[in-house]
Amino acid sequence: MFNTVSKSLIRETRRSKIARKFVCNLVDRSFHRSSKTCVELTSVRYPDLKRGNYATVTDKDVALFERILPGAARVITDPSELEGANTDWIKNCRGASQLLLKPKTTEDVSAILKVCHERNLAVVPQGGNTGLVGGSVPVFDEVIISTQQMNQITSFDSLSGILVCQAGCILGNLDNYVSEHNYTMPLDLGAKGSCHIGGNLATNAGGVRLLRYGSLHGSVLGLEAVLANGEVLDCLSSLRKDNTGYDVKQIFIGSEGTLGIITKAAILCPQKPEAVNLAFLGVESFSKVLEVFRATKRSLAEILSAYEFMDTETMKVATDNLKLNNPVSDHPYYILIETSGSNSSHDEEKLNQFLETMMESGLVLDGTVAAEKTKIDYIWSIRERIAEGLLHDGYCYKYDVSLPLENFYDLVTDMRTRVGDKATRVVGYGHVGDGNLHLNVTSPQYDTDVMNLIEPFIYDWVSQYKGSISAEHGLGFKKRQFIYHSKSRSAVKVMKNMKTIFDPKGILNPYKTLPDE
Ligand code: FAD
Ligand code: 2HG
Ligand code: ZN
Repeated sequence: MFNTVSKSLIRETRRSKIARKFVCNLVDRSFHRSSKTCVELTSVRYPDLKRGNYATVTDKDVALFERILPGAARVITDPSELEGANTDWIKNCRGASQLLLKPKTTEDVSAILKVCHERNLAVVPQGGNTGLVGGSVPVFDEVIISTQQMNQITSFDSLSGILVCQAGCILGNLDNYVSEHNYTMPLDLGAKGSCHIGGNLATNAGGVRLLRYGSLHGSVLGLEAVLANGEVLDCLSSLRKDNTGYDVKQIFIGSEGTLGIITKAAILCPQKPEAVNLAFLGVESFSKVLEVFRATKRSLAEILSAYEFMDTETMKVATDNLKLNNPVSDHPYYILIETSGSNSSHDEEKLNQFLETMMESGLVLDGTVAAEKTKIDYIWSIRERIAEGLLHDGYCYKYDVSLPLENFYDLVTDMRTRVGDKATRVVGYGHVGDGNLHLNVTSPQYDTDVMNLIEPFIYDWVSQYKGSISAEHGLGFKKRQFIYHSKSRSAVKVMKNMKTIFDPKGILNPYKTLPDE
């Protein structure tokens, strides 16, 4: 194995983004088509939760919205059409909204929110509905405001790389667009074929490129949002440097639709790398995953663009549930390393030299570098389709935590011991290079016994090591009551005060992000 692999390490390749996106788009579409199972209503699963004192939608309201949004398919009341928008991607949450609105412009959003504010109608902003914490769907009968038709690019400056666009642009489409100008989007995630840039901002999405380009708090130069009362907040600056007072836009990044509806954004796009290379490696222990990471940072330095890991249980999700092939032989842990640079022969040489050293030292037991486009796309699809593959087991209890690297994997082993054979599987994978673990437990259907074994145990565990109970997916509906495990009382008090300033009637995405007292 060593010799064969060694030879393959000499080979290099460029990663084909187009083919990779094609795979992801297929994944998204086929998944939605094949999942017609009826999900329990959130209001039934959580009987203690009381609907807020909001108005209910009347025929008169619908007629008014039809005047605000003239044209076909912009005011949806047909229950079968509403089904998809009422249910989240992971099939954990289902609301009972009777109205879905599809604005095209900031003015449309403003007019809608003015009415909702006056009438005291609760709303839920929705982008691509790929959120994983129940934030994008109604809990009761909130009006769904979708950014699906807000998909226009306003401008792109090919010198500075600054893109200005509407919130409903699909991330993958934006990446295709800027790549024609030799730029790339500063974030990349498995849901890129469906998620909207507004949803990415609202969740402060991380993804596989955060290691290289940092969080959206750094890449977003400006944004426009509509506040609860319909007022348009213009923070759409395109300047790299602007220290005039408080940076108000930042508060909307990660606010999960609770402070306003993001309508436009100005994003700083990095130069598209000329050379992209991928290595997929097998190692014998989690401590080796960390040792290889230390060596990777030192040796690959400025060209390192992704460092992901998965355990052997995760690989089984790919092989058993998705029928994908493991590109290397079976090992307890796998590492995916991506490099992106401007000089392919230099990057190639660096990566090959590094991998040979790793294998000679025995840190890495087996590995492959993708030698051609389709192989690179295939390997990325193994990593990016895990979320989809887990759903084949039935119900998925999804956790996304930040932990110090020295305690990182212990949570997975402790969880396995705790749930025992009550769960179908417990898997650990994720953005280890960012200290972000995706821990998932599955069972054939939602099971309160399994749930009670996991929560609050997992949140107490993470809190004990001073981690975060949500590294990148947000709190949404499902995690908001545990916010105190990661944030102080004083911080949550300030958040609540801010919510009151931006949305005094509490109509924007109620039951999300902030805890009930
Ligand atoms: P939605 O799901 O529609 O909404 C998410 C939240 O944002 C909701 O609270 C909603 O109310 C709010 N919102 C949406 N649009 C707006 C708006 N215009 N203004 C104000 N609020 C708004 N996340 C990561 O961080 N990293 C990953 O690597 C990652 N990978 C994923 C892979 C898959 C296969 C899937 C299904 C999801 C993944 N996610 C990941 C989770 C998810 O957060 C992201 O997909 C994405 O950021 C959500 O965008 P969306 O347009 O689908 O938003
Ligand atoms: C990913 O990194 C996403 O693939 C989803 O954040 C993680 O499903 C998950 O647990
Ligand atoms: Zn992730």
